[in-house]
Amino acid sequence: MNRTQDARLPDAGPVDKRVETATFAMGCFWGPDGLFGVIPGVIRTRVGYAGGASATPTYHDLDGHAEAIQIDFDPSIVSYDQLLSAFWENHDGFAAPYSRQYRSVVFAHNEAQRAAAEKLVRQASERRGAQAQTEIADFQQFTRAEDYHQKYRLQASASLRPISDELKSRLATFADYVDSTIVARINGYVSGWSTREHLESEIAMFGLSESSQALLRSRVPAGRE
Ligand code: MHO
Repeated sequence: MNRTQDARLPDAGPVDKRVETATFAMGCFWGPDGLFGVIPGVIRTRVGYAGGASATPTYHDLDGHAEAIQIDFDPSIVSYDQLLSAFWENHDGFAAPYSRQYRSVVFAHNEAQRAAAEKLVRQASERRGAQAQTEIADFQQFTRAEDYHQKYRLQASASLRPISDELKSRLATFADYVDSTIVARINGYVSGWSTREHLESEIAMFGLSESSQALLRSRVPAGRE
């Protein structure tokens, strides 16, 4: 069901499209879920844990893992460099890590990603005259976080419940909800990560009821940048 709905989004596309994956850690993962979810060309997001020792981390037993955001994207619409810029511009890569849980990491999935991340960190460090704290590590493992952390801003808000419930009711499983392009988008809009103009360009394709559309619009006021 969600595949049909999501296929109506111009960038959700047929299943044999080329898909790449990016993984970043940049502090609490609730914000980045929406930040990346609303970027055109992003197909799926999920939050979880990466960069630690244990094979079965949980929120209350991270064992060295960091909170991380994982993004599946269509590189013909959005480049890895654009995602890296969004990563860099939306947290402080120079701040001393508050804890291992909230450290800044690029988990490179291949050599090209590693080279792009190294270039970004090198150039930013040169500009600042200080070494960025951001780590660059080879991607090894990502464990999905507990359900309640996924699409948190949308899912946990009492006032947005009608939208979240409507989306859940048309998806077979919670995994489909997490993997839905439309849910990722809406979570981004309700978190304030995009504009009313962008919302208007695709709200009809979300297939929401009139009342949910009105509620969504009320959370993305026109004229706000
Ligand atoms: N406990 C913090 C961060 C949560 S995030 C999943 C908060 O409530 O904002 O680390």
